[in-house]
Amino acid sequence: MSLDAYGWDDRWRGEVEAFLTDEAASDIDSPRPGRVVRHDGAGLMVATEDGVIRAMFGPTVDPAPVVGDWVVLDRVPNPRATLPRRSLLRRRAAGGEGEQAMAANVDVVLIVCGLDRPVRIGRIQRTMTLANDAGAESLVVLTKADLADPTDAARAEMTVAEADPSLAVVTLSARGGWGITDLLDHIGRRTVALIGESGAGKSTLVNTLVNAQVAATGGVREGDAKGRHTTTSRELHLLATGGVLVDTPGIREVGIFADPDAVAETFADVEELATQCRFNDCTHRSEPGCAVTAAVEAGDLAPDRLDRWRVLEAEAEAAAVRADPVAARRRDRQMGRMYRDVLRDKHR
Ligand SMILES: Nc1nc2c(ncn2[C@@H]2O[C@H](COP(=O)(O)OP(=O)(O)OP(=O)(O)O)[C@@H](O)[C@H]2O)c(=O)[nH]1
Ligand SMILES: [Mg+2]
Ligand SMILES: [Zn+2]
Repeated sequence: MSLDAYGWDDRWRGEVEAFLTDEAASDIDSPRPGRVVRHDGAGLMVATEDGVIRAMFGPTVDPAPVVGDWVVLDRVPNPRATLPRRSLLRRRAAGGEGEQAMAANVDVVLIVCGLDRPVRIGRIQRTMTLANDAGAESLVVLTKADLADPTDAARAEMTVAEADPSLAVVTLSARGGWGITDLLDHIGRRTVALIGESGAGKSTLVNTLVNAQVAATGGVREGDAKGRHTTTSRELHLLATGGVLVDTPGIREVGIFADPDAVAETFADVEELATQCRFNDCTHRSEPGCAVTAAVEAGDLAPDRLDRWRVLEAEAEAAAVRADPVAARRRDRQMGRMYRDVLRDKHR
């Protein structure tokens, strides 16, 4: 079996060679590369030139391999190295504070929304922010178009444009099989992760794109169209046209664990305005010379968009603080100084 279909290229070959010339790799028996196609409780499934094989977790590998990673296996087979990632899609762990790696080496994030339920701006912006954090492109897929009438579909497209007018959107029906070639054109030979809530139609779309029943699908609840969390592990599938798909379990809340720069990218317009504020530590609430509040007053910036930006920025900031406590202390001191200055001005 050739690894080309999984995205193997000269750069990955170079990474393997670089790793193997390292002293620490000299004791590895029959090293061979592979791409992680599935990660579950029992171990990893890895695509290699000899087919897809099960690898044990074995000795600790740092970073721990996730779906989409390129690894070097030994004879056992145990993974012995995770090759340097080109990107990592991560989010805040459900109900937790830490980071959860979702998939590695992803080029495009498909933000999958089912047209049998309302499209939510906040969810799109959050998922976009995860994509920005990974340096991946965002593409919105409005699926189940067979269930929506044309005016509903058009309204959903307008909602997406409200989240970001530059976002590309493909409206399709996985069940009806239309809009699929358009999406395949967008994907090309890249690695794509499907992100969306349970029941949105991710696995059904995977099956249609792959043109085979490779992923289990489930129904949705009558009334609110909530899904049943059918997909329980992340899994990578091959497209006949050369791309790679990563199906993921539905996520209820897209918690941000991202570099604050990723939020800045999602709200580039607000960030641009903020550079024009008189004070560079402007909080855009009541400071004089604030370009952000001026834009809101002039009707050039929706107050709602400013609120969403604040929420995501605070979330990314909190994640950054947890990830780097030293930087956090520095920031605390700065905030302390700012607070003192504000109090002093007030009492003057
Ligand atoms: N009418 C219609 N139904 C669809 C379409 N795509 C998916 N569905 C239905 O939506 C339900 C949920 O689909 P899944 O593909 O399992 O959803 P999922 O996003 O993978 O859900 P989780 O694995 O729980 O995260 C199933 O009943 C599908 O048959 C579509 O294009 N049209
Ligand atoms: Mg699924
Ligand atoms: Zn301001």
